[in-house]
Amino acid sequence: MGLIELGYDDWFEQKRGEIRRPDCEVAKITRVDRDRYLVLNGETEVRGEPTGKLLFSADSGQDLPCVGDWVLVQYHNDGELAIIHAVLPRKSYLRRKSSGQNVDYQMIASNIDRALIVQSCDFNFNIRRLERYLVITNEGGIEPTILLSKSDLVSPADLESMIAAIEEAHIGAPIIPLSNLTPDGLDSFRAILERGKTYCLLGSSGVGKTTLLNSLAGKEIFETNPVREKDSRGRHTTARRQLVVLGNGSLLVDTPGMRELGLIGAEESIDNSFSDIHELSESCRFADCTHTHETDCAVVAALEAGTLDEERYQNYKKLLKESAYHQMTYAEKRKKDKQFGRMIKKAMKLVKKK
Ligand SMILES: Nc1nc2c(ncn2[C@@H]2O[C@H](COP(=O)(O)OP(=O)(O)OP(=O)(O)O)[C@@H](O)[C@H]2O)c(=O)[nH]1
Ligand SMILES: [Mg+2]
Ligand SMILES: [Zn+2]
Repeated sequence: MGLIELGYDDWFEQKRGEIRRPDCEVAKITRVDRDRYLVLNGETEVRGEPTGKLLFSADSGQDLPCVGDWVLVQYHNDGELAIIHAVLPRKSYLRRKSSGQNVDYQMIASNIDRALIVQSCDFNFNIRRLERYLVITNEGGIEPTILLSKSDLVSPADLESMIAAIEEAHIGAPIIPLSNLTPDGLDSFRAILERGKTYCLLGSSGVGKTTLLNSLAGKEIFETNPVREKDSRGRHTTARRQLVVLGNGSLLVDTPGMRELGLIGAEESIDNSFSDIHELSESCRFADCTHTHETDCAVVAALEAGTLDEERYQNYKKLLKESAYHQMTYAEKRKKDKQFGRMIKKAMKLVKKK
C-alpha cells in the first residue's frame, strides 16, 4: 500500500512543495489519542510527535495535527519515531468547539470525503441534533450520509416514519437504514464505500459506530460495549479517533461519541443547511429582518401558514445565536493572546539590550 491508496494526490503534492521541506517525508495521521499520535507512510505505522515549534506556533486547536492529516515528518530511533514538522493544508475537515468553558476549535478529523452521521432508531433519533451535525459537515466542505442504525429495534412502519420525518425536515442527505444484526442493510451500505475514499463515522455514544466498523472489517478491530442506561450517559467506549483501511480499499475513521457539538462562527453554514429558511428570508420586506415582529416577514408568514416547522425555525435561531456568541468570545480571546505575545516580545528585547 502506498500514499495514493491513502488518498494522497497532486493537490497535496503541490501544497507539500510550497512548504519547502525537502528534508521531510510525507505520512498520514492515523490515530489521535489525546496528545499521542500514530502516523502511517503507507507501509509502517509508528508513533508521531509534533515538534515544540509546531506546538508553540499553533494559534488554536485547529492548527494541531488531527486524524486524516497529511504531515511532513523526519524519522528517528531506527524509524520507530516520526517527528512531525508540519501539517499540510486540509481539503476538508470536521471541527467543533472544544468541550467545556474554553472557546477554541477542536479538530475531529480531516480530508474526509463523506461523513457518516449515525443515529440509532431508538431514543437516540433526533432531527434537531441531525441539523447540528449537518451544519458541521457543511462547514468543513463534506458531503453527509445519514445512517439509521439498529433498525432491528423498530418495526418497518416506524422506520418508514423516521425516514419520512428526515425528508420532511428538508434534510436532503441520503439515508441508509441498517442493522449490525442483519446482513441486508450492511450490504447496501458496503456498496457505497469507494476504494481510496475516506469516510468518518460521527454520532452519539452507543449508536453502534464501532460495531459497524467491526462488521465491515469482518473482525473485532476495536472494543464495543452495551449501552448501560437509557440515555447512554457515562458510556463512552471509543476514546480515540482512528483511521482503518478496509478490505475493499476504503478508509474509515471511527470517533468517540461526542456529547457537545458547539459551533463557532458558522453562520454561513447554518444558512446553507437551513436553505429553506434562508430563501424565505430573502422575501422579507426589511433586509435586516429578525423574523420576529416585523411586518411582511416571509418567515413568520410561513410559520403561520404551517409550511415552516416551528421547531426547525427555533433550532435555526438557536444555532445562529450560539455560533455568533462563541465567535465573539473566540475573537476576543485571540486578540488578548496576540497582545500578550507582543508584550512578551517587547520584554525580551529589553532584556537582550541590557
Ligand atoms: N440491537 C442492535 N444493537 C446494536 C447494533 N449495533 C450495535 N449494537 C450494540 O450497541 C452497543 C454500542 O455499540 P458501539 O459500537 O460500542 O457504539 P459506539 O457508537 O461505537 O459508541 P462509542 O464508542 O461510545 O461512541 C453495543 O452493545 C452493540 O452490540 C444493532 O444494529 N442493533
Ligand atoms: Mg465506539
Ligand atoms: Zn423576516
